[in-house]
Amino acid sequence: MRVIWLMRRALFLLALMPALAQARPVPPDEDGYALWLRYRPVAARLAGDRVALAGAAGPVAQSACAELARGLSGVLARRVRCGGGLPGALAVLRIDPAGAGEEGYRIVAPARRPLMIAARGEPGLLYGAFALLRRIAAGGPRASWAEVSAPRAGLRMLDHWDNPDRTVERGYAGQSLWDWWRLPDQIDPRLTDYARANASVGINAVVLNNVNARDSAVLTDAVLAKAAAIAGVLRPWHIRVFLSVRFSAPMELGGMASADPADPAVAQWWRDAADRVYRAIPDFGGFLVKADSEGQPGPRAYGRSHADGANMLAAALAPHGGTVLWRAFVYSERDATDRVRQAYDQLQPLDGRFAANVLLQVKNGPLDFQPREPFHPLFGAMPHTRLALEVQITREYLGFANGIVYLAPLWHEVLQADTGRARVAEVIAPPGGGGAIAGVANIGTDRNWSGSHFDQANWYAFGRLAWDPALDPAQIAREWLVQTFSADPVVVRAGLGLMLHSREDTVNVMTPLGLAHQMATGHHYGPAPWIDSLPRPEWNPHYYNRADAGGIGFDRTATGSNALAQYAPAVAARLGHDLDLLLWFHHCGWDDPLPTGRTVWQELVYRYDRGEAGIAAMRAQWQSVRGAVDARRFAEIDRTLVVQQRDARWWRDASLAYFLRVSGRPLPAGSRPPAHPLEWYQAIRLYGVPGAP
Ligand code: BDP
Repeated sequence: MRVIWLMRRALFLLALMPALAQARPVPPDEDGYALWLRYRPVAARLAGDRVALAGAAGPVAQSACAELARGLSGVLARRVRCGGGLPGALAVLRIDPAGAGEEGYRIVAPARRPLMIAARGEPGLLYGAFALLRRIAAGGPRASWAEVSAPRAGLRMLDHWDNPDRTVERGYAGQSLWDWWRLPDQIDPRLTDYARANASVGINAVVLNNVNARDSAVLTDAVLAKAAAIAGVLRPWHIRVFLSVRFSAPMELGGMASADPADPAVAQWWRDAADRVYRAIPDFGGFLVKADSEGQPGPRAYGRSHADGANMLAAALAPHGGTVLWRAFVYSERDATDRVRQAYDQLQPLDGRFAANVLLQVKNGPLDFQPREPFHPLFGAMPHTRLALEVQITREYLGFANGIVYLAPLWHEVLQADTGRARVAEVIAPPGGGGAIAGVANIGTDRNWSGSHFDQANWYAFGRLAWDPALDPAQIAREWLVQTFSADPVVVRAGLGLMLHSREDTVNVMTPLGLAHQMATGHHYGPAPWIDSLPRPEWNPHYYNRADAGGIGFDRTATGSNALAQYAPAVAARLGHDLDLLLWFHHCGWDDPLPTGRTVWQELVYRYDRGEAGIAAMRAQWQSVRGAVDARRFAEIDRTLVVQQRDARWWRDASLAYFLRVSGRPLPAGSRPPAHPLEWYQAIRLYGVPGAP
């Protein structure tokens, strides 16, 4: 009897559950401006109402103290202020000469005494304050807040591709944050929130302007005064400013006949320019340079090498402690060799020839921020050169700011890749703090900063991985979800499900099996694998897929371009057998059998189908959080998922329409035919696409 009664009762409760879930109040609307720094109340009991500073009083320590007080006020739902003596303090920020490096920190959380953050330098106090707030938000017991942490790479930077007219190259989140016209007299208070967000994830450097520097005006005194105003806002948050410069500046600004790095007058011009920059911005970080690439001027016009060019700039910055970030993204339409070989061919022979204050900034892969590429071979081949990793946070090739594509798994893949000498993470963040990681920013004037709510997670994850490249993407996602939405298991479970699969689904639906560069020309939105008529051969998608009646893929083995040989032999053997990179390294026959039991053609279709299905499932998964997150963000995210789902179908159908035509193979049983004929997709023209240069 009793058993039956219990069962009835359980059934009754089960039936009630949806009603109970609905009865829970929906959280109030949010617009996303607060990012992950919302500081919502948690069930933590902490005595005291002050954060005290011990042994530090500079601006960075003040920021740390103010932020910790602000955050604790939020999580404890009562006023906590910064200042006053130690007795009665809730938390103490203390300079400790034994601390872990200039930027590292130690959090101590004893049961009955005040919380303490100890650091050797004020930056460590700042990072410790944010870390403590992150830990409290995670909801674990007080003992779990204790932590010792220090960053691996010394430079953790955002590269803004922002133009003087406030457009942002490859930007999908509104205009540039820098209002050059109103600066330096009027400073947008929003810049302080931008600085707080960066500091909260450990970002300590920003390049203000586009690597495609259109002119050299940034080096004039008037513009330097504006940049100095921005630097003034960022400084209390331990963030230094860098500028992109044009190699031809001595001609444009100095009226010189050439920019030849071997000309002493040119070198002197740069020394004078550096002196002026440091007069305006005493803690200026240095120059980022895109040279001899995609129309940007460089030393090769004068028969000089990249090292000659970089070292001349390095000599100008060295007396001030500045750094040159010299980009390795170089290739030329006049070079008929495989584009993905070219940077290695030009730069690897220069190993050991760059000055000590030069970092060679290498994109994660040898092509260009594609959904999947092998890691760049330069990471394994320049042991005597300081290398920086460059990734793209903005999603130029992964659907702009639509839908959800969480990029930490992509970055994790490259950071953990074994080059044969070391992992990429160890190459770009060697012991001693000399390394650097740069991310092309996805930030603009949109109220939610990143164009979509989930793109905030990519900004967050970039900073967290730059601080500690060993962090697990799932752990970062969980931290971000809890702080950005809530610790409700319904939200965390759905959010993790969406985030962790999104990158692989995107790879499958856009560029499966190692395909790359299949996007439309110019703006790079949507599929166009058929394009083969652009004047620069290596800008054509067909250059990369090489699809014809016989097969598909780019032969980069010894029978082809042999780009595979740029990797260490054991690594090359591994990459050469990686199914996920099959068509990157091999030209295959359509009917070649694969270890999956399918032919190349069948596998290709299978992966497109899997990608489309994965993305279609995302929207359904998001529905499960209705009512558990605020209605405004719920609806905004839902709308972008609709677009992502439509685009996934477009990518899959258009690509298959083309490959069906070229291969002459039938669709495998059970696979849906494309919705339209190939010509329908080829006729698509987009209007008003953001971000194109
Ligand atoms: C490409 C972008 C282009 C950039 C270039 C670069 O399409 O806008 O200027 O990278 O990194 O992916 O220099």
